[in-house]
Amino acid sequence: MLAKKTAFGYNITEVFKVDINELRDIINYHSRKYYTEDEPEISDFEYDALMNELKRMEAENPELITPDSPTQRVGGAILEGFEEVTHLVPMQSLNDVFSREEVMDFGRRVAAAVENPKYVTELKIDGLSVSLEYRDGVFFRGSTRGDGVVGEDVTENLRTVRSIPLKLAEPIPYLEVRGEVFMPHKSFERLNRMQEEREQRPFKNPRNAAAGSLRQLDSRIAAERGLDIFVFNIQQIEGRQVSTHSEGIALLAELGFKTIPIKQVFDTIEEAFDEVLRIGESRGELDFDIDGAVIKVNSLAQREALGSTAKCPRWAAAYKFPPEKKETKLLDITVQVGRTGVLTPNAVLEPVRLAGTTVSRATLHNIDYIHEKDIRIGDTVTVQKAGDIIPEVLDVAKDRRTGEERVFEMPAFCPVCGAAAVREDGEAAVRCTGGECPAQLARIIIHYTGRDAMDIEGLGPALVNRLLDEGLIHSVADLYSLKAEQLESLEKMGKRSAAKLVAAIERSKERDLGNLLFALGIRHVGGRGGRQLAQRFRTLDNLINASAEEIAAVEDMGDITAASVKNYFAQAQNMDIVEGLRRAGVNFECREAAPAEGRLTGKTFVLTGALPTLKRADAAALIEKQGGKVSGSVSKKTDYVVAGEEAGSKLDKANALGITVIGEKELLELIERP
Ligand code: 3B8
Repeated sequence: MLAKKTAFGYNITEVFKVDINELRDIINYHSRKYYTEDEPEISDFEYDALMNELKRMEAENPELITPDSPTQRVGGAILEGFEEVTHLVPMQSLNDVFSREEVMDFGRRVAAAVENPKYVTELKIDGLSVSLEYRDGVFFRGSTRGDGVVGEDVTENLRTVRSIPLKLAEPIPYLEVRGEVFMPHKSFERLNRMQEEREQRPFKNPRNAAAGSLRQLDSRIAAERGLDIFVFNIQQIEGRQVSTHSEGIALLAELGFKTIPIKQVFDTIEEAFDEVLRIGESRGELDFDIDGAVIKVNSLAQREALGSTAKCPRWAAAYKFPPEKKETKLLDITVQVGRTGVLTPNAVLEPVRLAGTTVSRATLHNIDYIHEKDIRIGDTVTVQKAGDIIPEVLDVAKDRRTGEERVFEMPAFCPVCGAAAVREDGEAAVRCTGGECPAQLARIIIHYTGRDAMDIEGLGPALVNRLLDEGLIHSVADLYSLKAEQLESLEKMGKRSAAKLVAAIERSKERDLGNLLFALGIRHVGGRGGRQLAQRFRTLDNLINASAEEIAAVEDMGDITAASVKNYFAQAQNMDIVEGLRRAGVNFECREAAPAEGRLTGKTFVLTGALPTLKRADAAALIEKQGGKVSGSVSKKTDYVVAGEEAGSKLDKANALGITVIGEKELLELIERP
């Protein structure tokens, strides 16, 4: 073999024989140098050579494969589901603060309770909290935060994260650490390029992509996603003692973790807050998303003394940064035609880096917005990216005008099909009136194939556009007469993918009426509305024949939605589509049971946040099966709010209204109680 330990670590210039354990240590060493410390000592080529050698040795002696072997990071096992993990030390959440004032209040509360507190300031990574557990220095379990007490066992997926050590530098008897898993921008961009190539929907933001990757049942998929982690806390440790957070972080770094960077320990809250502001200013330079900075009391004894409230420790505060803004030049305004025919003005910008990505387009909402802000082509504008939504043009620097700027007006004709574009009374939107406008058509079809609609996997935007270009389809109904041979004739479409796609289209015929109603793209009818209409009217024909009053009487519907539904089925071209779907054999019936009488009859639920095991739609189905109602917003009429991880404003509202908040476990108990 080819490695030798020197005073500087290992080098591989000298050829000699090592045993398999030593080889693993060597690879683990270089893996740590590369992935955790970002200071590689050998080339990728040399690293690959070491890995190949280990793989060869393990292939010859499979009994020598250990769970902490670096070859075990590529994933493999495919699970049926995730086991529950109970967190003995609860994974609490942070108290959010939004101003200097609130930070100072936090400092005053701390100083009133403990003597001479010192602080550290950390980045707040916008990812997902996980727990990692080690026995005798070997990684044996990793889990999600879940509701803080019960999470999911995602060991196999976490094993694939290269910066998570599988074996620690020392065999500490037991260690549980907490960290934040995230997807670096580079991985995110690569993933979305791949999604596009595979005709799969791109992810909205790195956080969603990381969450989806962590919940893969096939760890080989997680392994390809380029996840990373920063570890930020010791939850439990045996065989070692630390008395401050900074000591703890230093120990974790020594053990081989990629730790959250801590610059220094601050003597005052003011200094700690100055660091928060510095972090805020330089956040654009990071290769990952942060959504704030955390200030923590450093002494663990003082943390103990401060204790925590029901959910959050009193010794930490998370300062949330306002959405990042940048100035740039508005080069042009283009008009895009949406799926519902709305003409949306879009800003073409001189590219700027904003919250980690390069932004060259932004929405201008509608023509009123442009007039109100007096936005002109050539202006210097401020753009903002808030969360996952598309950037928007916020403001104009009018004092920077040169007189060369041009006023923009909406075109009177659809830029795609040339039909008249009109603005209905009382509406901000200008719409294309062309019933067969190709821009609308592409979007109607893409929407039709969506996950919550007819769920036709593998039929993404690029392929829909190609099918339209080739004249193979002219409406959603035409999808059902596509033949595998026609698809195979398309460039880059293999026999297998063609067959798979035809099968997926075929399967969509069995979707429930609720999904179909959503899929049709009737204005104001969303996924929930579609289901409610389906449940009430049972068949598509009943709905077509229903009066506006009957429709408006359905839960969550109103006069506007009712009018929109009536209007949809009154259009001859829409009825052509309906008849086309009928001929194709698409299911027009609601197969979900009518609202049941059950244990939850008369109770209204609101779901918020990500539940540990149930998808939201599944939880809603369970509730409705028992006669309960699921509503989209919290009001005094709500009986229970079911909150999962990252529950947001609905939870706050529930708390404000004094509504009972339960978790998935309690929900299941309500449903299953005798
Ligand atoms: C206590 C301390 C939650 C957190 C914490 O980068 C607690 O410290 C927490 F109850 O969620 N996202 C961080 C990050 C998150 C947390 C934290 N420190 N750096 C993060």
